[in-house]
Amino acid sequence: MTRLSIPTRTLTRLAAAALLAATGLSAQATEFRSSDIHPDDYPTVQAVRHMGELLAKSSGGKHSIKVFSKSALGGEKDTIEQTKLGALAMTRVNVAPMNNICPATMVPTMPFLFRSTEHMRKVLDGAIGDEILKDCEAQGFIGLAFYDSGARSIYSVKKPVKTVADTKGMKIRVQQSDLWVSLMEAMGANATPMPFGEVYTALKTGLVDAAENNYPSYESTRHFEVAKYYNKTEHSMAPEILLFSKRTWDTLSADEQKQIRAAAKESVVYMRKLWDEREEKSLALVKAGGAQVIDVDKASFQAAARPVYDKFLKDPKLQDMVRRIGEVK
Ligand code: BDP
Repeated sequence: MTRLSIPTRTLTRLAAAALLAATGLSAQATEFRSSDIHPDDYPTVQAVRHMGELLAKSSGGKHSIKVFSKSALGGEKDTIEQTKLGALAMTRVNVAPMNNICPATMVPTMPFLFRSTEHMRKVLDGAIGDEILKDCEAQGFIGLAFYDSGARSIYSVKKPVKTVADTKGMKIRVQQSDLWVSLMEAMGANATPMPFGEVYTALKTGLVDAAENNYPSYESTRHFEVAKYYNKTEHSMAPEILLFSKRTWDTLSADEQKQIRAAAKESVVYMRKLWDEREEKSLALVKAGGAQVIDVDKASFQAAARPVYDKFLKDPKLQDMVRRIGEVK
């Protein structure tokens, strides 16, 4: 008996065409659904909305994007899963919940990797950034772009953190990533991974003693009301990533794919402007709200964090990426 072999790509196309026929939708207008855990005025949400406007323009009104903010479609782990399945066209998440799925995303998460915002932007805009985005494809995701997320620092409820010795035994909330758990453990803390939406209550009820994030997230969640010490560890600049479902992607024409990529890249410029403004505004707001911004002995954190490089970057390709990042001037 001979077997008919049809390539998966063709099958996906056929399935999509069948779906379109069944739903009576023609190939004309598609509203891609995208998810975000942040509120409407947050730079990531605004930037994806802007991308939608750009796409509507370049596609002559054929495509648009509807952003569901405030975790309306679930936490980041959930929406990553939905995007992989094609139930959701897009999701904007931090690279952290992708660390276990797409190893290259561990690289820009690494502690004290980038020298400055400029350095980070240059790396992510260049060939290395593209390589990392590309690496997610095998896992079912088209990496469209990175967005800024500033530097993350530890904020604590009961006492300030001035050197790494102060984090000993502290229960610190981290994102859902093995790398993040190890990073906080390397600093002597007890890492507690949990979704973003649960952190306020966890801080308030004493389930955790601290969390870590950038100024805009510390402010928008009002975590600063419960954790008043913002200790400037600036231990990671783990960026945001914009993911498109490969399943959905494979049903689009090359032209459509190009328009989507271009709109995403262009939205980065807009996002950075919003980001810079928001960082400043958030810092002023948290200070006015009683938060204390504390300088720390950064070298002590750097030394403690170093072993996670060896533990997580065993792949020579990823080690080489770190070396190349260091060489980007
Ligand atoms: C914020 C990121 C968001 C993460 C959140 C977190 O923008 O994507 O979910 O941190 O800590 O800075 O979970």
